[in-house]
Amino acid sequence: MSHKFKPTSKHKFSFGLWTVGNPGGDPFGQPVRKKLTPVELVHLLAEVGAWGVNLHDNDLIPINATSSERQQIIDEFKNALDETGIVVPMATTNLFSDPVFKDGAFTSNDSKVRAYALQKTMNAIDLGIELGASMYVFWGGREGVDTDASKESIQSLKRFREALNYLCEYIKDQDYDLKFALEAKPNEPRADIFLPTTGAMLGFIETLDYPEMVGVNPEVAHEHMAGLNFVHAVAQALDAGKLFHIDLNDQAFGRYDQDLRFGSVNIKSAFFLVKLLEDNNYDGCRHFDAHAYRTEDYEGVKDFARGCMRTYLILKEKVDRWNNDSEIQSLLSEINADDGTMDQYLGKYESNKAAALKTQNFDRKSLGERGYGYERLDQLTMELLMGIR
Ligand code: DIG
Ligand code: MN
Ligand code: MN
Repeated sequence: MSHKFKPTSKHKFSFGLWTVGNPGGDPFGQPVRKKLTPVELVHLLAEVGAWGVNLHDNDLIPINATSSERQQIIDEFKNALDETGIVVPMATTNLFSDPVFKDGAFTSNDSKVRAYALQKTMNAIDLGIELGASMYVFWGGREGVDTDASKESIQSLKRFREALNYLCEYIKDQDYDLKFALEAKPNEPRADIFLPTTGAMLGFIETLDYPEMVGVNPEVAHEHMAGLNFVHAVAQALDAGKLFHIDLNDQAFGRYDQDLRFGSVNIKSAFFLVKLLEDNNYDGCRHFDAHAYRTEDYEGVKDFARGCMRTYLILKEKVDRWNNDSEIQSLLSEINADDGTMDQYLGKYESNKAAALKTQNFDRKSLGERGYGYERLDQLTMELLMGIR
């Protein structure tokens, strides 16, 4: 395989333990791969060239582990990190698997569950800090409803806000160098999950006591499930200075959460995502929250992981080609040509500008007859993606 697209640590490619460790079970079938230990998964990630490994607390420490078992697991995991050089950039809490969270964690109607979720998250944050994480993700997989009869929507938002404010205070109290990234998903496993899109999360963050500590972790599959343009969601997060982390994968629109190999469904969308991240010098993790097909053995899982990273790097090279393609760039210059005559009216409002603009005559007919050349521009883009430019 060509070394031209070989991942290195500077690319900051990371995978969750739950991704390459996914044993292939689904709602209609048993696991098809034996469960690997966290140590074995760290070595697998090192073998394929990953930089980082992420984890939910219970991906590493079983929920019923004794304190001595916990310490042994952590020691062995740290040894594997030292041996391989793999780092832990992000951690998160499993607030969705255990039956106790069947009606949510922070938004459960049971105050004991809400309190237990805070306790579990504080302990998981401590673990993440111990392993070197600087980012903490919250995916509220069960924070929602199967019927709106069960929860009052505004009260649920208030409960979620209270939990995040409490945990921001905990970070400050412990003097941890840690930021929070909120991950949206519209549904599954609940019929409706609160704060279903990245845009909803961005609005919610501004209602928190410490909005500067909180950003978003958009996932391709989750915005696609909602029928949305993922590039636009990420652009809004970048524009707001809130793209703290990102979950890369792929997903057909209108399907269950497929968490497919990056770029394996919609290569055009993946191209413009890589362009957005690279053109804007995104410096965060490129985390692949995805898993291999159920048909695969562990050699196939390694193919999956290598494919995620290779596709990102191949698209990164395509972005460079697009940015330096003379025909594409000259077409863009034509499209965006500006004689400057409207500068006197546009930009920041001034009453004299507005008054003058109100007297300006426009040839609406000829403006409406302009051809923008997007068919040619898109065809050139597609031909570049198809490898003939
Ligand atoms: C699912 O998309 C979620 C969980 O796997 C995890 O909490 C989060 C971290 O990337 N993504
Ligand atoms: Mn997903
Ligand atoms: Mn995710």
